[in-house]
Amino acid sequence: MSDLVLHHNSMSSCSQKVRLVLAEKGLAFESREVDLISGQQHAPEYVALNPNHVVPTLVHDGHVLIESSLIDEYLADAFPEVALAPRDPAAGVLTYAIGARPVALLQPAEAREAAVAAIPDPARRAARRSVLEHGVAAPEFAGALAAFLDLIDAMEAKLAPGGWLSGDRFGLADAAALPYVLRLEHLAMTPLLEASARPRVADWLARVKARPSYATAVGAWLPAPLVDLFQKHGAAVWGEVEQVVSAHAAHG
Ligand SMILES: N[C@@H](CCC(=O)N[C@@H](CS)C(=O)NCC(=O)O)C(=O)O
Repeated sequence: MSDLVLHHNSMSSCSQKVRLVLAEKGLAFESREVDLISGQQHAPEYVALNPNHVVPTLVHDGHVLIESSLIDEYLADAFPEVALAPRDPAAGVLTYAIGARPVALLQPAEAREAAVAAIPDPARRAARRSVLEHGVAAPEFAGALAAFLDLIDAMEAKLAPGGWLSGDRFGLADAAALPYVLRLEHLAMTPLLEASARPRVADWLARVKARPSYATAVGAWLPAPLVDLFQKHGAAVWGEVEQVVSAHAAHG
């Protein structure tokens, strides 16, 4: 039995919403059709699941979920698609290992340690300490870089010429991906983004940057001196990073 059971109706629009997300994610589910015209939505055993007497209802690992929009949000969280954004810790590891470390190392050691000690999550705290100490040689670095490489490779595969991650129009998926691609640029990882390496990503980035929203929401906020410093530090370690990129390519 699948761990996803969908109580739904073939024609119901709310059921369609949920089936679409399941299909987009390639998730198999056990189908329990509810005949609305004959009134199966009022059967006591169904009402025990959905006290609103409506479809859809999703049961996942024993958790009962109702309300199609909430079910779709739940599915988005529970089954992240092709990682269209690396997890936050990966971005932090990459940023600190390459760009922010030399800046942080200029601070007094006690101030630096106090900032690390204040990170509440133990795994993030340990990773921050490690990258501050070892930079791109930290054991956490390869995994973080791999998350970024997976992102730009997935984008390259998904983007149609002139298209957007969200389809025909710039949308949430594009907004979600942009900061991570931009971070690679700001860390001077630009060989990864060149047209010769990933033509669709390169074209996409140029088109995102040409949008008025980019200027307002991102460009206007960028601290030029810090970006310059990050890029200088990134250029200095690119040779080492390139080896990690090659190892990632070799191991798939
Ligand atoms: N807000 C609910 C609405 C669900 C809803 O109204 N479902 C309709 C089918 S689209 C239904 O089951 N109607 C039962 C009926 O007509 O008795 C959701 O989005 O899940």
